[in-house]
Amino acid sequence: RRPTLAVVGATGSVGGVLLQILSQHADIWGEIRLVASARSAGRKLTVRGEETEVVALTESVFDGVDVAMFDVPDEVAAQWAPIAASKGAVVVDNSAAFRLDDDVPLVVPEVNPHAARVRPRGIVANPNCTTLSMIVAIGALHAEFGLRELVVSSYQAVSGAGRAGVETLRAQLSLVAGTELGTSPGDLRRAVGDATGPFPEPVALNVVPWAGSLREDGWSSEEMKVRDESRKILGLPELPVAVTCVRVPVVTTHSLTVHARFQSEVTVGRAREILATAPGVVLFDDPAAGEFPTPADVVGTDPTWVGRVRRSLDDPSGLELFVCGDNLRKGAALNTAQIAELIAAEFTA
Ligand code: 2RA
Repeated sequence: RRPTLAVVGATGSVGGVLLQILSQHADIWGEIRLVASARSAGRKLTVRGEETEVVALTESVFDGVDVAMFDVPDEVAAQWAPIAASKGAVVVDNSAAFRLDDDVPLVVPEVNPHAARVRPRGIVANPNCTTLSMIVAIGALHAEFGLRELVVSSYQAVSGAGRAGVETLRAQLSLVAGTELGTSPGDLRRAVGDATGPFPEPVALNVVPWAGSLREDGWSSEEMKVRDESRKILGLPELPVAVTCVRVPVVTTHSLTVHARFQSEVTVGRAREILATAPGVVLFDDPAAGEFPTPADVVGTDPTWVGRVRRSLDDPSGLELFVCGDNLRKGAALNTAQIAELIAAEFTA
């Protein structure tokens, strides 16, 4: 039997990518129900080539639903995912509401697919986009070398902050194009004024060392997510992880520099073999030919791209990497769809 799917949050930016992916992947679903807030109900969206009307989020939309993908704010997921699960749907949730709960698996199909089978609350969580933009490559190296420590800096695209993030960057870019702004202290800030949108500082012609909200001792919520989620996905609850999250003027695709330390000595040759053959990873690493991943080339693609693979100069058990992943595809919609497809296979098995 082909399972029935609900897409909750179908009108959002990740929802839009989800509908594209559902139209591109093998068509394993029976009915697909598109669900959003009452404000968006009645809109028509195309999925699998068919115009489908968006319905408002109510309890009854989950009647007969086997799998429900959620891409909604944390508080909406916290309220509605348990309702969907109580009606018998398996929920694949892309919010932070359940990710760290012990009885909710946090799944990346290339790394820990088995975890999706144990879901006592009927909820499977999808990681944050920054974690997802690197974890497939890290998981492949961990499986071979045994990870001991991670030190990570992110270069995060504005679409991680939703449509408002993209609109803010575009508006700021049109303000600064053709000017000499960015050449004296404070000139950019004066030109942008209060129009910083979801960011604490101007993001055009700038880098902003902040993503998310303030947590204890100066850490950001985004930095804590990368640490906590990486530990949970890799099954390494004590892994030392140091993260600095930075927003850059890129529309879509998060990048990260990674220093990874392993149990014993590593070689670049073996690391490259692993990365070149790991499912979901592309090794693109020939600096002599000017080849390394950048967001401009990676955006719109599915894999995790890795370049600049070097052995740490002062530690033969360490590797340095530059990693890029489309934050709306693998970072959100694609991983959600992959988890949902794993669960759908249980219905058709
Ligand atoms: C960001 N990772 O890029 C966040 C969104 N979940 O802001």
